[in-house]
Amino acid sequence: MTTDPPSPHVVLLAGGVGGARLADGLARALPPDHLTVVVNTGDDFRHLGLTICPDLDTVTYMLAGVNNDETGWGRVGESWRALDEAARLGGPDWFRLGDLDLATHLARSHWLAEGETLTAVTRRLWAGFGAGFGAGPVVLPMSDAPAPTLIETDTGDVLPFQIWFVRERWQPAVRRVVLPEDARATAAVIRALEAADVVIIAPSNPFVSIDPILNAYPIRALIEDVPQAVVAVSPIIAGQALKGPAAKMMAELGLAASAAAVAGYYGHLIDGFVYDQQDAGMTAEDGLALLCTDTIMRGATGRERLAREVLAFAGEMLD
Ligand code: FO1
Repeated sequence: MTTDPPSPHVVLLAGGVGGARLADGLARALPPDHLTVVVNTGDDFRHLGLTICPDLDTVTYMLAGVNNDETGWGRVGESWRALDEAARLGGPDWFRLGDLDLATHLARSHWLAEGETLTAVTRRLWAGFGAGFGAGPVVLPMSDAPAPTLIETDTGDVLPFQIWFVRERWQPAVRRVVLPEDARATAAVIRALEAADVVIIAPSNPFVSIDPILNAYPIRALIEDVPQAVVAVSPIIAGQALKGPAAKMMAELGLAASAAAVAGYYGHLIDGFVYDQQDAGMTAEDGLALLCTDTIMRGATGRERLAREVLAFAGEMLD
């Protein structure tokens, strides 16, 4: 009887919708304790007196099956009574916070104010969505301290991320993404990376979802040094991002908006690169393993399919 090869311990670096979708696919393809999702917190901000963590919430909601799949963020079946009333009173409503989503921010802000770490709060929220302690993949913020991403625009303004992304609808051209100098990974993230057989970089925005994670010391060094397979999935298909500003930012940052340019951007950090069949024929640096497939994740089966293909691809690189 052939025994299945043991499942690898996988760490996924994720932000935004693409990251959450691949996290869900991997959660369906791996035993619960073999997946750790390290999530970008550079988009986090204080708003209406609450601590908002969009990428942590999008991953948690997606894994819990309560994510709003149309917008890619917030809760499905949402109502807007609190925000609409706050707006009627003159409060800000440019950042749409639904009633169910507000509960997450209220509980998180309460526990943070009581001195709990963002890691502990994220675990409590994940448990609250029925995963329970120990069950399901581990969802970790990259850092427990704020590590806000700022956007320097072509007019020289430096905008907080959500002001640029949501209020300005990511239209101001980006001159530079400004990441904090002192961002530090949590001990839990370091332990997960040291135990990882495979690190997967999700099809997330390289500049504002993945770079902030790599910028949290010592994550980049750990991924470069620890002998494991590192595979990135392209967020660009046929010159476009499925969602969000990645292609526009590449042009503004002087890069071609192409899957090959993303592979080049990650450079020697990665051993393998997964790109879409619409970019068939793509060439890359020698030594970079390539997988050409359908990288569009349609529904839960599509998410699991891509996850299994990426795992098989990475598995070929493990000695
Ligand atoms: N994105 C928008 O474009 N408009 C919004 O009003 C908005 C509200 C929002 C509320 C909670 C949340 O977790 C995410 C929200 N997002 C919204 C998305 C968010 O800006 C992005 O998900 C990330 O910051 C970038 O991936």
